[in-house]
Amino acid sequence: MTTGFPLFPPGFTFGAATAGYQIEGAYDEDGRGPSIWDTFSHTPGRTAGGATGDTACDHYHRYPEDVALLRGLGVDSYRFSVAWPRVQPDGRGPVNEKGLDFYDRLVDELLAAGISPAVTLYHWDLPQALEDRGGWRVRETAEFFGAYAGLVAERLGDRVGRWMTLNEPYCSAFVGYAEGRHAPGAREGTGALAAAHHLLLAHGHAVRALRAVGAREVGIALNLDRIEAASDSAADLAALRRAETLHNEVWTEPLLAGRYPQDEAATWGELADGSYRRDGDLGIIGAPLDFLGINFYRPVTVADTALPIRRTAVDIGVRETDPYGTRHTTMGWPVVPRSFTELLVGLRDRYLALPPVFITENGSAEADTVEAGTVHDAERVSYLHDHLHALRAAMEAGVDVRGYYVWSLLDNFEWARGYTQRFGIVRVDYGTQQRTPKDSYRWYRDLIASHRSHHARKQDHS
Ligand code: GBH
Repeated sequence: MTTGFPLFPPGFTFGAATAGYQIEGAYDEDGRGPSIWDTFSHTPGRTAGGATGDTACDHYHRYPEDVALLRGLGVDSYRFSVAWPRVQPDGRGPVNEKGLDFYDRLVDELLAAGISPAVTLYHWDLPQALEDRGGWRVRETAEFFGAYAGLVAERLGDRVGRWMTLNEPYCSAFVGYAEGRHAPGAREGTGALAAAHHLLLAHGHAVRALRAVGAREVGIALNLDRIEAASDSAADLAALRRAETLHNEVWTEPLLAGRYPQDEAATWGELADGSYRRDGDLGIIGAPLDFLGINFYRPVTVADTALPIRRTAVDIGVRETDPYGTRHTTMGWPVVPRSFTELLVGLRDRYLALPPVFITENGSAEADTVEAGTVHDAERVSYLHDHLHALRAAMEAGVDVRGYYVWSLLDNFEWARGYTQRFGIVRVDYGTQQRTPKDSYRWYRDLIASHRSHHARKQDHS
């Protein structure tokens, strides 16, 4: 497939991403405490086939092999998450040194391979002990998170430059506390809105803690959606506003504009009672960011649907339609690269103070063909190719994008979908833990290599 170089400016960061619970395994080793995902995945009926992250990719023991794969890929940076319950088994109080030691070893291994670590402090694995005290519904969890962030930053901050406080707080708050498809599996109204607020507050406390130890680049990874209305009827346009509020503005308004979303009442009615908010919170939440991380997979189209009673915070009278007429990944997601460009350009137009952007996740789940020891994943190669070009188009339109992390380095535990979805550019055989680079791994490696040699040549000639 032709690539059309140079796609990206010199200094653009290429990376790959993973998350702790999805790859580490070793769920009860070296003093790690249980997280809400251990509880959830061990509860019958919650995940596909009863899958758990007990072993996952066994990355906790195999990290040197995985770092070698990253080195072979030639990435500048690797995004991984620190598991809070490894570092603080109860989410507060005593530190588990052995847990911190693991990330210490991982960071050193990365640096020795010439790869910059990019750390996510929270990728959904809340210590169960904190859930038992109310979890993200209660304010103290945000304060405990700030303290935890400080601990990790103190230990790794001399070697880690790039930090993300939270990954996709939408999922933590709304998939976890309203849809109930993620841990802790709750279906609530005001509780989920309180969770969203406390996640934002947790982010703000963590930014403060990171700044206190001199962290260089601080951001957050959001799954912002490109949302379109199914028609231009007044009802569908109103549904679009509600969906924008739920999916995007809950996060972008406080983080980037210093205010709460304007359409809360239309979206949630009396569920959004604001009881969880205090004066001064917006100031903590809105602390300036060095970058905004965006995870992008697919666009969403919404239509109005009748809603007699508001039950949970995701019941906002909106139903998704799929007018795209494109192929779907095995997640059932339509493949629409132009929506990636549109999301980024739209954000830039809306938020004048938009900080530089990193794409912190992008990729696709596909049914790979395994043939004589090699893995063919032409659909993933085409997905990545088209999305990188769509990203380039956004940059040409003036969006300041500094880097791109492919999701994911490895096939891994895809949350409620268990091991049925393969997002890796490296295949994992869960029986043997054997890793096999796919065609997409080689394609991405070659893309990074030609990017580098192109810019090196240009420098030679000037
Ligand atoms: C991101 O979530 C995550 O950051 C990452 O951990 C994940 O592996 C990746 O994208 C791919 O999904 O159908 O019941 O399983 C993206 C948002 C939220 C998408 C939950 C799938 C559906 C729940 N994800 N979700 S279910």
